[in-house]
Amino acid sequence: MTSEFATDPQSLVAAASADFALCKDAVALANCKAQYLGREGQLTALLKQLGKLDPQAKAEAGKALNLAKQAIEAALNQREAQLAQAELDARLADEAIDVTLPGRNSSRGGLHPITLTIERIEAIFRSIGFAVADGPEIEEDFFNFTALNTPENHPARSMHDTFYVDLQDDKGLPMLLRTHTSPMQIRYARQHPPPIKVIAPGKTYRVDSDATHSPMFHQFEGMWIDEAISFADLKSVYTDFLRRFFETDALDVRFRPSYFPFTEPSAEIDMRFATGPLAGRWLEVSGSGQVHPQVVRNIGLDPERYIGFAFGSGVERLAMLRYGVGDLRQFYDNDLRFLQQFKR
Ligand code: 2NM
Repeated sequence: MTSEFATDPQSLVAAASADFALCKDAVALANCKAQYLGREGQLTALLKQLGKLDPQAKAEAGKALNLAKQAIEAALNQREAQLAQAELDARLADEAIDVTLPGRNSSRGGLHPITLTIERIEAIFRSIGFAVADGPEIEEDFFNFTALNTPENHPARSMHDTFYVDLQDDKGLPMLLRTHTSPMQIRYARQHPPPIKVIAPGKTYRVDSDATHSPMFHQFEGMWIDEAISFADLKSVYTDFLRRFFETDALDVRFRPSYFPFTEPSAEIDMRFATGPLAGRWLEVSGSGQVHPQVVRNIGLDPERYIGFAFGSGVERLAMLRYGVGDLRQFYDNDLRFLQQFKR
């Protein structure tokens, strides 16, 4: 304690009050209390000296010491109350919730750029009367190959190019991950009467992996079959689609002869921007053709009466051209810095 040892009641009260004020917590205050009111305390020491006094002086000194004791106890109680209040105030300040602070934001998710691209493709084709078909990713040999006029010995059917699954279909043939979305068009066409006007977007799988090929990728295939659908219809539909997809009419389309088992004749579709960073370069964007008579027969229609076109395009390819993405694999890396750029 800082105060001097006091010998009279008044200065003892003053010293006790001063010491109590210096105590910063309940433990310090309890020690301090013992210094004055305890068995070895200063007030107790003065009380012990009363016996030496004559009766007159003893009565006066006794009264004075009693008043001093009450005053010290009062000072003690006051300080105790002060410390308790201070502790409560500190806790309240510490645990206070500032309701005026802005809340912590949890950011909203967004759709994947491939999903956004598929939605865009669907909206355009729906607006010109195409239905959108959806179906199984684990397919039967018949829908993926046989119905599409793909012969037994075609390389696409080899273990090397197709993921086969440990399941068998009704004919005992191994099931597989569809290598294109055409099987979905076959399924749709066998269940809907002509005119058949449908696109089938979705995941497809091939044993292939590098900067421009992923073992899983997305396609959208289209098919329009009726009594007089021609290549001219294919050219107008696909050109209109591309111009709306890329939001520019400054875009040309050309057809190059090609081969697919399910179309005859067949063609690659190239496009060329008139402006922008890719201006002047022909870019291959789709395969296409007149649906092969055998395929028309396989969907249950008479090829002498029904004729039409089909095409198959890569969703990633169009998304890369539209967004200016250089590497196909960025779509599958799940890097939020990449994905967040497409958030709407
Ligand atoms: C392509 C290229 C050419 C195609 C054919 C059919 C169907 F179902 F009508 F037979 N769907 N898609 C087709 C035609 C797909 O992908 C490069």
